[in-house]
Amino acid sequence: MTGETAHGLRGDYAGMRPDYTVDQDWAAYTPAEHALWRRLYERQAVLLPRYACREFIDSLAALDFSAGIPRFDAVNPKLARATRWRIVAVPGLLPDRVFFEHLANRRFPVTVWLRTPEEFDYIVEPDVFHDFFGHVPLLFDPVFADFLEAYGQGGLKADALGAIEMLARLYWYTVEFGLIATPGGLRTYGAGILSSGGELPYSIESAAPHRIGFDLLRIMRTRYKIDTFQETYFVIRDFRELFEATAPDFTPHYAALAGLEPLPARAVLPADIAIGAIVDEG
Ligand code: HBI
Ligand code: FE
Repeated sequence: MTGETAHGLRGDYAGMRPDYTVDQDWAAYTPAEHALWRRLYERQAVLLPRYACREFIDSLAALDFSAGIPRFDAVNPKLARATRWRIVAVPGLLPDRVFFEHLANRRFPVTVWLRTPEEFDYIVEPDVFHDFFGHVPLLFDPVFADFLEAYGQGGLKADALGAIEMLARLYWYTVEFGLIATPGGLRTYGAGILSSGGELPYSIESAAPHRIGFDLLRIMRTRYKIDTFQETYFVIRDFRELFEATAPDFTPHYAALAGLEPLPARAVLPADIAIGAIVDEG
């Protein structure tokens, strides 16, 4: 989302501070909202052992927010001790530059409002369940935490170079919809998948989508879908692969990609490492 105004977004941006943060008014959540949170949490929890990566499962087990919408202030001391990250409460989607600025300073923006019961299966904008359940557990992983800060710093530079779209694709195909190849088989670490009832099994088991080995330049030129399950997933071997890919300066990447047409989400290139194929040959 670019641009300074929040036209058409659900959150209440009226009282926010200059850095777009607000206070989480935890007392304002209703019993019905805590009950909806529990239903969302329970639906995902039964799927995690089969589809989520080990780091997510272990971190979630150490936190305890199945009982209701968590208090960000109660989690922040634990998060700070683990990886020096902090949750900041926000009204919803932020302009890219503001979002990158928070990540570059190890602050993760978490939306304060919860979806309605009618949105149990699908929601357009990230709500507190997507942001907290999907993103917060991996902020406790040291390597992932360092990658996300490096990503934020890269985003600020990309903003200055007009290369935001390429960084948005990197975020989408990793932080939101990334898969990881583990000794126990394919798992996910992407928040958009982990917080989705339908896409969690689909991303791992369906024969419909492509699954391609992580390739930074390939990702940065590949469009993504925002209102359907993904048509392509990219697969890393571990979080260090993500961190190492984003450590160097991206300027040469932008030069390499300049003038190349973006690829449709469904594209397959001869150079793609098809993950499914490797498993079959095993
Ligand atoms: N704002 N609050 C919030 N959460 C996001 O995940 C987010 C955002 N703004 C922009 C954005 N994500 C993506 O465009 C990033 O790739 C920049
Ligand atoms: Fe997200």
